[in-house]
Amino acid sequence: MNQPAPETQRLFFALWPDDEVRQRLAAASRQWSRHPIPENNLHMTLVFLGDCTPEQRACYGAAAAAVAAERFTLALNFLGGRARSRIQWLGSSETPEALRCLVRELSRGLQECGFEPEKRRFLPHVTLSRKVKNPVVKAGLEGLVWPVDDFALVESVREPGGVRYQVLERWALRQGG
Ligand code: 2AM
Repeated sequence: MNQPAPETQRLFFALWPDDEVRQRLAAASRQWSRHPIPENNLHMTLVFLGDCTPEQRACYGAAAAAVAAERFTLALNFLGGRARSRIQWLGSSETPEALRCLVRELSRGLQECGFEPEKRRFLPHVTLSRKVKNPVVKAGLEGLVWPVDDFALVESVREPGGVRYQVLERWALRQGG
């Protein structure tokens, strides 16, 4: 007899802004895009995991708990675009080493769970809008400062009106020495 497919969740690790940073991201989103994504969806993806079984989620959560990376501050001062994927995004002209370290450590732990990380280089960005015909590229914006002291496991929930993101768990980053 066929076993039913295990219940899966579509998951990703992300930096999740607090209300103050979210409002400032939303303002940037309104400034730079005609059809901004919903304010509550603004985030920075660290690793996209895709559809996960409960066992995978448990292993990925344990990998996240083992990460020893430090807090950092992101200066979002670069407006970027991807013509092919038609995304308008906000990023940083300099990626903090602590952010690279966080993604490196997390990816290493995930690999031990059998997860295959993306081959593409990590490009830290907050997507502001999608389906943009001519994304704007602009450096040297007045920096939106985002102090980052934790990271999150987030579920992408498909709903009739679009997608909703639900934070499932958070892990604190270490205080810098
Ligand atoms: P994006 O904003 O650049 O599209 C939730 O879907 C988040 O995971 C989005 O921020 C999305 O990045 C990111 N992501 C990365 N790889 C993805 C993939 N293969 N499919 C869907 N989302 C992906």
